[in-house]
Amino acid sequence: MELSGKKITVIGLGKTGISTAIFLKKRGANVLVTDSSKDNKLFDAANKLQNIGVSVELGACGSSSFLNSEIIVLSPGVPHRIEPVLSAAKSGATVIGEIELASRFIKEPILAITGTNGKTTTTTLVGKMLEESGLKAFAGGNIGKPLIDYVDCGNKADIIVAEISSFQLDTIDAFRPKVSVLLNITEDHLDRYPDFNAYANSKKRIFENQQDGDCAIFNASDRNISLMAKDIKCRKLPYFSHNITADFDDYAKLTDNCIIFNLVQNIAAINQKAISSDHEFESKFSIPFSAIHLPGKHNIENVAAAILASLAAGGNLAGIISALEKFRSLPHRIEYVTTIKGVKYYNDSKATTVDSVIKALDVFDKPVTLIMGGRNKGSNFSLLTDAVKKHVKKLILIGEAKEEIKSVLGGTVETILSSSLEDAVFSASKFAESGEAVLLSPACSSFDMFTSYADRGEVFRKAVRGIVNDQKQ
Ligand code: UMA
Repeated sequence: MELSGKKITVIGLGKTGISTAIFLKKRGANVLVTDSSKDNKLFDAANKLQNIGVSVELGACGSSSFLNSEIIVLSPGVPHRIEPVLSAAKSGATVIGEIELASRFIKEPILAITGTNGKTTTTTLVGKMLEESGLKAFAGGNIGKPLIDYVDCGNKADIIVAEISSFQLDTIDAFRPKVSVLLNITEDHLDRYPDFNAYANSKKRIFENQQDGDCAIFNASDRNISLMAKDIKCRKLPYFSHNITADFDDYAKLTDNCIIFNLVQNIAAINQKAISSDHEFESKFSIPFSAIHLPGKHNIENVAAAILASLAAGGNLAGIISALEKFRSLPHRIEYVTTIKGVKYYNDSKATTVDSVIKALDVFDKPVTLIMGGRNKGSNFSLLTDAVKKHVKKLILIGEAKEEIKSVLGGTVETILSSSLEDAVFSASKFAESGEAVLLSPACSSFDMFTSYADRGEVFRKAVRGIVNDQKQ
């Protein structure tokens, strides 16, 4: 892809926009970055880019300046169907996202992981499994490190492990992962997509350009995904969380106490250096649940996907088992914080969807005081009714969506509204009794009150630690 001398507009001055602009400028492009916001928080980044000769327009998304561009690179947070983008495309501009751009400059094989929940855990775990197999892996993408950063990083990897969101899939064109993984599809981002089908179709695009010699790993027990499987054009490696519902040569399957792998032949789609002639391929093996140190059945599904993905990427079983032995939950995902007066506190701030809250609640066999709320992403909270009835003793609601959630779930369980997360934690500490749990699992995004889910999780942890200190005084 020739970039030198090209007029290129990058939309969005976040992590992606900054990295993309630097990358393009290095290749001699004439770069403009626009951002619809004028927030002072953007000034530092704007100055940094202007100093290297990139033009920056703040508060100008929709300005006519980028209608003259030959190429437009969208940040994931920018909807791809907004009017100025559609007009520019009509006038002949090439509209792509950073993932598409990066993939055109990455020579190493790409293993791409998507799904509504579990992407970051699975991406991180696959990276570790490959490293333990003696391979050098670069983990990036939606995980928080733009993929474009890899191209000029000077530290070459054997394989790129990329977490890919639906937003990033919306702006691909020829993006072709050698190995793809689709973990699950449940309601999310319905504030951006017209309906669930549009969101699901976006996820399906992970398989779109795969061909013979590539490999697709997917959760065949997910109803939405199993319907997509017939359109996959490369080797299929399904895993089942319960009964096998279709006929496949190679598969993994969860039983009551282990994951069974049944592989007819070597599934390595990428011939890495770990695959040496003396490396025996294991066609049938099982991994006991006791070897997995992550909470919940959903994480066992993630592990099944991660093992298949690692084998497909040239990892070996010894490395995979060694990584599994060391791997623990990532921060903000059903993360144990502490125990106070016999009550266990868990931070699940990353749970921004209804489905992830259901999965988190399923981990608990004792009553839960649940803190939920934030900014609704178009979720249907009534889907939580059964799980709340079964697990929740008290519901404490915060954020923009608190009234809406109360109107849906308030009849199911005793519910109170709190004005801040700190207040919610304080109230929870009064209600919860020894042997029970307090869980922050919001089913909403954090942006009404916090800068990110991580910020929200930190505030939760701090508030919990505050209870300990209060009690010492
Ligand atoms: N903006 C516009 N016009 C718009 C919308 C936004 O100019 O119409 C501007 C905003 O004012 C802001 C900038 O775009 O200044 C932000 O761009 P961005 O939201 O794409 O943020 P980045 O910092 O580039 O982060 C993105 C991903 N963000 C989103 O998808 C919303 C990050 O995923 C990702 O880690 C990062 O690229 C690196 O790849 C975050 C995320 O929440 C963690 N992802 C969603 C999720 O996981 O559910 C998909």
